[in-house]
Amino acid sequence: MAIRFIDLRSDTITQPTPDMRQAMAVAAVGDDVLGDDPTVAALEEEVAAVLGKDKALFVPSGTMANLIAVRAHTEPGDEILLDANSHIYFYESGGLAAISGAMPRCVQGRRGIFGAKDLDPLLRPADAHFPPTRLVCMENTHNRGGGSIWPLETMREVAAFARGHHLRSHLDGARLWNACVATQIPESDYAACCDSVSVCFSKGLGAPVGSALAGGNDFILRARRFRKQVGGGMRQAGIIAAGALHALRHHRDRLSEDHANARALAKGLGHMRGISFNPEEVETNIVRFEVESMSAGRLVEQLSQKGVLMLATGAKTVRAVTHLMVSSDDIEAALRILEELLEKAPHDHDDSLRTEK
Ligand code: TLP
Repeated sequence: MAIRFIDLRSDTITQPTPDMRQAMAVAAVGDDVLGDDPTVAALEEEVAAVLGKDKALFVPSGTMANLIAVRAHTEPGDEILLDANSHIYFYESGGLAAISGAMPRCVQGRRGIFGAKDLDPLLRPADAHFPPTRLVCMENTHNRGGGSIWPLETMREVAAFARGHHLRSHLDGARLWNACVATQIPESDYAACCDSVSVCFSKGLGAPVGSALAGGNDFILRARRFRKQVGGGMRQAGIIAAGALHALRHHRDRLSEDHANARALAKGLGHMRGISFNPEEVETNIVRFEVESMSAGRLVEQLSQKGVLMLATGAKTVRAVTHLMVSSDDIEAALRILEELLEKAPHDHDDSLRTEK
């Protein structure tokens, strides 16, 4: 019999629900590059309204949303300020350099979060030796920060700093929905801190494909051109936009279940030997912990043999993410398996399975 995996690698692994598939099957479509797709138009309008921006643009992925945002805000040689662990810097295959010719300058945030005082020393004097600093990027919730939520006040402080120094600002809000459900702060309050915002439908919200980039009218006009340039103009995209629209309308509130499951996982991990971890840091649906007794790669490998999937995100760091295909029973089962493995673990210093993701 096929083994059913408890898949905690990412919230990107979700399958569309029957209702979502139905919405996709009956979606009205047209050629969206020609501006004819009513479902894409409806999604873009609804996203712009939720985020309190003039316009939004539907794109295939979060990576493309960020890529286009950086390209639309900068010119080659411009400098952008962002956290060293941000998705744009860490996980986007160098796209900001390859496509935008941008110079990244990293801030060492605390769980991905930084303030004006971290940015201030990085400002360049107006001098021909230096690249012009153009853009500040934030990420909320922060993936490598362990799903950490930016306090709204801190975002406002960075926004004021950016405006005061004529810098543009972008928010990677792939998991902004999670921050909003956890804090009960509306998306538009966070979005008001930035000139542009990217959001994803294919993570916690459970749609199969799609992200959106939102911002002012002129910015989105420019972004639309860059989307075409990188091959992101899609034709009868209403089929996938319908899944995204369904997710936006019906799957936001349920993220609180994922957060409760992440807290339950954190609580269980807090009692385990061989793990170092602060359960208080689990604010949304991402749980990151350090393994003491073996490499993260080895633990992940052993877990997968028992039907539990997690990701090694550092030599000693493991990430588990809750989502709509994970139940509270799955969390209990995963904890039992983890505990069993850790109880048995000899102090194994072999890091031949060292993986960093
Ligand atoms: N994150 C993925 C991996 O790329 C690491 C994951 O499994 O968490 N911004 C943030 C904050 C993200 O976490 C991700 C995906 C993206 C952007 C990119 O989205 P996609 O995968 O749609 O390109």
